[in-house]
Amino acid sequence: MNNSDNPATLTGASSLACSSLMLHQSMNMGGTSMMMPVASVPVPAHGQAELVEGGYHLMCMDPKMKVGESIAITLTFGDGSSRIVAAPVYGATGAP
Ligand SMILES: [Cu+2]
Repeated sequence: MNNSDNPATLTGASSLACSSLMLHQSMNMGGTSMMMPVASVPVPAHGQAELVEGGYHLMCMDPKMKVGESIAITLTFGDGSSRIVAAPVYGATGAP
């Protein structure tokens, strides 16, 4: 959520639970689902950005986490600010 009058940009993410945590975007190209790294995710003024299956998401390499626990993710923004958020770990079925 961005409640300010200015657009914001998510520029990076990191977590101790991942060797690297990259910004990715999924897209459907001719019926085939593909994903690619992106440099940033825009967050419009008085708007929001969502990290969801099939859209922008964070790609965790070498995950070190267990289902049922919560991991801390540091989100970094274009203005140099950062915010730590908690993310619950779900199993492969997507259920808590
Ligand atoms: Cu991905």
